[in-house]
Amino acid sequence: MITTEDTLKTKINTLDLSKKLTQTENRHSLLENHLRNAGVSVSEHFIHQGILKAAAFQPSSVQLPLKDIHVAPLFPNLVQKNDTHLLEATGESISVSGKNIAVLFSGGPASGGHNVILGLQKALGSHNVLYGVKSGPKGLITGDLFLITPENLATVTNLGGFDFLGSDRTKIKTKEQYEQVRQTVRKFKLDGIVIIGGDDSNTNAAFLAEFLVSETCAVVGVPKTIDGDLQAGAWVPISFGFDTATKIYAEMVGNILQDTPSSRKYWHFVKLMGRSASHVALEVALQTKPTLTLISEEMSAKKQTLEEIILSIARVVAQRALKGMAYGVVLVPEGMIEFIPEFQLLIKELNALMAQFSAEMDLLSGQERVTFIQNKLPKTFSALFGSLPEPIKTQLLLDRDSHGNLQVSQIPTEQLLIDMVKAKIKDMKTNPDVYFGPGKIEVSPKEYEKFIQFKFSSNSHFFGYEGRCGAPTLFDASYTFNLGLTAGSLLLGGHTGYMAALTDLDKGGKPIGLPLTSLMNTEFRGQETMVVIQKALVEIDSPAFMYFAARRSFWALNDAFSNPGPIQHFGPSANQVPFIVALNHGFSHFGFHIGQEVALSL
Ligand code: FBP
Repeated sequence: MITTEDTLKTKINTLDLSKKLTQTENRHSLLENHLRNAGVSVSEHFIHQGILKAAAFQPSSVQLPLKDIHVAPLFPNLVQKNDTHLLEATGESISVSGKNIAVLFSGGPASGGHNVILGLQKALGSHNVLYGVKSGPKGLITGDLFLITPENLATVTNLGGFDFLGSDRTKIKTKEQYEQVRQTVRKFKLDGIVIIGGDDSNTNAAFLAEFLVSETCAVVGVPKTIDGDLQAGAWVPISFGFDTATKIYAEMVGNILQDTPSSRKYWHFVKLMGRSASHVALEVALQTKPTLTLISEEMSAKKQTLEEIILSIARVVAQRALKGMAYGVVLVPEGMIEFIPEFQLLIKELNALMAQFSAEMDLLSGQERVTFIQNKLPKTFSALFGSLPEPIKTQLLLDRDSHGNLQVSQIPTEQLLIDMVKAKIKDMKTNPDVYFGPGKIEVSPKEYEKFIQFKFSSNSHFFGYEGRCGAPTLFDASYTFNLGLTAGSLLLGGHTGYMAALTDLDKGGKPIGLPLTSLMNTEFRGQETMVVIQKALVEIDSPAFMYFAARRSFWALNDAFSNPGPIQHFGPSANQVPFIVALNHGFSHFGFHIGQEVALSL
C-alpha cells in the first residue's frame, strides 16, 4: 500500500533530481565540468621554473623557399623582414608588457579553438591586454572587439565550439575593407592580431600582415580546420580540430558498421566533411576499416569517370551479395565531385557562365537557374549536366563563397552515388553477360541465383557538422593550448607574417613560427587567379594512403571493420594521434607526447 509518507518522499526525490538536472544547463554537464578543470600537456619551451611563460623566438638556419614567382611581389615587406627563415624558440622566456592583442576565429568551427585563446592569454599574462573580435574577419572590419578576462574565458576552457567569439567567412579584399581594419587597429591601439583559421583565413592573415607593417601591428595565423588540409610537412603535421572530428565520425561510422552484419540488409553511404581533400575520409577509414572508401585525390590521379567509380562500387556490392552479404558501408569524401575530371571541366564552365550572367541569374529562382544554364552550356557539357538529378544541378549553381569555393557541403553526393549504383545493379541483373563470366565477375549458377534475389537497400548519411564542435580530444586540447602560447610568444616578440605551429608532436612538441609566404601559391578560383595558401591534399604515395590501399580489398569482401567507440579522455586510446599523422611522419607509436601536464589554473 502506498502511504502519504511514500508519496511525499517521491515528491522530494523528484524535486532533488529536477534541481540536479537543471544544474547541468548552461554547459554544465558532468563531462563539461570535468573537462573545464582538466589539465593539458605543455611543451617544455613554455615552462620556466615551473611557471608558464611566453617563449623568445629567433630565426633558425632553416629557410623555406617561396613556391611561386608571384608571391614575393605581393609581400615586399614580409619577404624582406622575414627572409623566409623559420623561427624557433631560443630556450629563453620573454617578458613584455603594455601590448594590445586581438584574436579572432575565421571559417568553420573546429574543436580546440577556445584553448588557443586560453594559451594566448597565458602567454600574454596580466601585463598585456587581450581583445576578442566578434564574428570573425567581419568584426575586425567593423571594429567589434571586447575585452577578454580570465574569468569569462574560464567558462569555455577545454570545451568545443567557437561561440565565445563567433566566426564568419568574410574575405578581406577591398581597399575599403583594409582601410576599415586600419581604423580598428588604430582605435584599439593594436600591436598584434591572431587569426585562427584554415587555408583561406591564413591567406587573409598573410595579406593583413603585409598591410599592417606600416602600423607596426603584427599578424600571426593559427592552423585550424577539421578538413586537415592545412599541413606543411613536418612543420605543420595537422591542423587542429581534425583529431576530434575524425574520432567523432569514426565512432558513428563504427556503430553503423557494427549494425550492418546484425541487420544484414542495408548499404550505407556516408558522406564525410572535408571540402576539398580526403584526409577525413582516409583517417576514418583507417580507424574503422569500412567496406569501401572513396578517395578524391586517387580519382583525380587515375582520371576516373563517374561511370567507372559507380561500376567499381557496384562490383563490390555484387560480390558481397554473392557471398550472402547484402550490406556494407561506403565512405564518400565531401569534395569528391570537384576531383572527377569530367566534373572539374563542367564546374569550370559553370563558373565562367555564372560570372558572365551573374546579373541575370540573380533574378532567377533555383529551378529557373538550372534551365537558364542548361540552355547556355556547350553540347559537350550539357549532356553530363542534364544527366544529373535535380538537387545536384541546383546545388552546383549555388553562389560560391567569398573565397571562390563551391559549397560542396550542400551537394548530396552520397545520394547521387546511391541512385547510380542502384541503376547499375538493375542493369547487372538485366544484362548479366556484360558483367559476369570469365575475366569478369566469376560466378556459379547457384551464386548468380542469390544475386538475382538480392535487393539493394540503402541509407544515406552526411557526417559533417556533428564533428566540428565536440569537446576537444586530449590531443586537440593540448595542441591548441600550445599553439596559443606560440602565437602569443611570436606577437610579444614583434614577429609578423608567421603561422604559429608545433612540430615534433611525438617528442615533446617544439613550437615554431613558419613564414606564411612560404605556404603560398597561385591558384585559379572561380574566375580569378589568386595567390593563396596551398591546400595539402592526400598524397597517394604517402605511407597512410599506401597502407589503406594495401588493405582495402580485404576490407571490401570481408567484415573486417573495427569500432573504435567514443572519444576517450582517459583510457587506452585517450592519447592517440590521428593515424595519418603517425604513419606519414614516421612515429614509432600512435600516441602524442607534448612536454608535461599542467593544470590550467596555473
Ligand atoms: P574551414 O575550412 O573553414 O575550417 O571549414 C571546413 C568545413 O568544415 C568544410 O569541411 C565544409 O565544406 C565547410 O566547412 C562547411 O561550412 P559552411 O556550412 O560554413 O559552408
